[in-house]
Amino acid sequence: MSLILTHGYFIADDAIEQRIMRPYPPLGLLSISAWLDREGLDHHVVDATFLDVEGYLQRVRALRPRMLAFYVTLMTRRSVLRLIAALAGEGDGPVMVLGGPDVRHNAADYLQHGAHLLVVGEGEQTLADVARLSPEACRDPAALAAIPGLIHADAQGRPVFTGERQFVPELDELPEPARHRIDLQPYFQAWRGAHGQTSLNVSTQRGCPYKCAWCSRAVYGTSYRRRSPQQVVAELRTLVERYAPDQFWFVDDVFTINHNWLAGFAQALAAAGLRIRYECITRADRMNERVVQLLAQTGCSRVWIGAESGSQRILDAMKRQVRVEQVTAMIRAASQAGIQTGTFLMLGYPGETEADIVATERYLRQARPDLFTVTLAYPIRGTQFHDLVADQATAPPFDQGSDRDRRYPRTYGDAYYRHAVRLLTHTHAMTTAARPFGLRALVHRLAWCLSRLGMWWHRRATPQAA
Ligand code: B12
Ligand code: SF4
Repeated sequence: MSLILTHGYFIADDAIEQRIMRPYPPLGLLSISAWLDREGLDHHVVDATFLDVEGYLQRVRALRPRMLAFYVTLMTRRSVLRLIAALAGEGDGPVMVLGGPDVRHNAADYLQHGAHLLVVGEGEQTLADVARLSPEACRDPAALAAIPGLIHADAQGRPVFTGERQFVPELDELPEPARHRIDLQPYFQAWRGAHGQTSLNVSTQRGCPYKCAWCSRAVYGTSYRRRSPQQVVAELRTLVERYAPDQFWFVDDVFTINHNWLAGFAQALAAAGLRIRYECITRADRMNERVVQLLAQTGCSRVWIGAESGSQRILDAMKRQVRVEQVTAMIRAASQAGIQTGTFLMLGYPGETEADIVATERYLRQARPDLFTVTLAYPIRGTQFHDLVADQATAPPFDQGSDRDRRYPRTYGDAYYRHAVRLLTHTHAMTTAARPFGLRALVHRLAWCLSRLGMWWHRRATPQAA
């Protein structure tokens, strides 16, 4: 009878990822696994990513779990709930524990759908305490009350929170994620097949002190902690020696938030004689010319700079605390330093009108990032954005969808935004075309005109917004 750390992400079911094919190991689970190892707590890690559901269920059942601990995000919610239903068994089945960003603000729903315990926030210490409990103690409110960071149900099924768990004060105390516990070869094969190179994810920071209105900070709140540059470089060196990845992906929320840290990282890499290539995400207001130089010097090959909108009015409504000109300037500066650039865009935020979308398009033309992604805004529970539209929003039943399916009255109808997304795609293709007057650029120009026409047409169909 064992404890299993696992998740509900099956890459075969993810049509978008099939196209992108940039899979990464579940870092949070592997970090918890390493912590349990250090505490001498026996467990298994079952990585669902490259399995099919049948193969996954067989593997889990063969381990005869007494406790199943799932990582869950809004994207894997439905899958995890199905796995719980399939694995619950008769009578005293395994204790179902859930952790990750989706549990804090959906506690009552998860408890009603088969979860016994929810780990809120950082998982290492809390799950270690839970792992030490007997199955009977997992159902005993008095035993659970002694473990901060947990939510369980009272006799009426209502959530009971045992209180916030203090974060691990020094991230250097965390052991290196237990990557050896899962098979990394399918990840590398997928990467090689799609991109001819491999990549591994690494975390150097936890938390973000900013308060963007749509961003979920259910795990780390507005805290900010960072590992020492020396410890990060030691982990990178181990990974290079063990797996020789072609590049790294720093999963940190704002990689350049602390300029002294970045300078220390550059020094530590140089002192270790380590040359790496990496990709990261950051904010334009935490960049300047020197930061761009440090990024280039430390091997940053691609930087994603959050934009979300090219309209200052919408950025302010989102509480992004950044100016459009800063984002444009930093994308240009990074490009000039030879770093590939990417930017994230969001359409349909409350209050956004066509004038704002036109401003976003203008930003895309002026900044000319190499890559961009565009998302239709959706309110995640626990965010200010969610609270703003909660009164008017409708959502499918909890186990049938996710926050992405939550509907609220956007300025225009769905068809309008489909054209607006295409408009941005064609704008980007036109402005980054190698030959601005070549056939490809011309085709995009024509398609751009059709998208604009489509926007106009569907705007007319939304009388209140026209
Ligand atoms: C990297 C990342 C990605 C990468 C994923 C690649 C990868 N695997 O590395 C990419 C860019 C692809 C991505 C995509 C998306 N992401 Co993302 N992503 C992140 C990010 C920035 C870091 C995740 C990470 O590795 N953290 C480091 C580890 C150490 O932390 P952790 O995973 O949170 O684990 C800790 C706790 O959660 C807990 N825990 C974790 N697992 C478990 C398990 C158990 C049993 C327990 C008890 C506890 C526990 O303990 C861990 C250690 O303390 C987070 C934000 C963040 N800062 O965490 C968002 C985040 C997870 N993503 C989010 C979202 C919304 C998305 C997208 C839906 C965005 C979109 N396109 O609309 C997509 C969905 C993709 C998909 N198919 O699932 C949200 C999730 C919100 C929610 N309520 O579920 C987050 C929180 C961002 C945000 N602030 O809003 N993402
Ligand atoms: S969007 Fe980025 S900068 Fe804003 S709060 Fe979230 S992690 Fe922080």
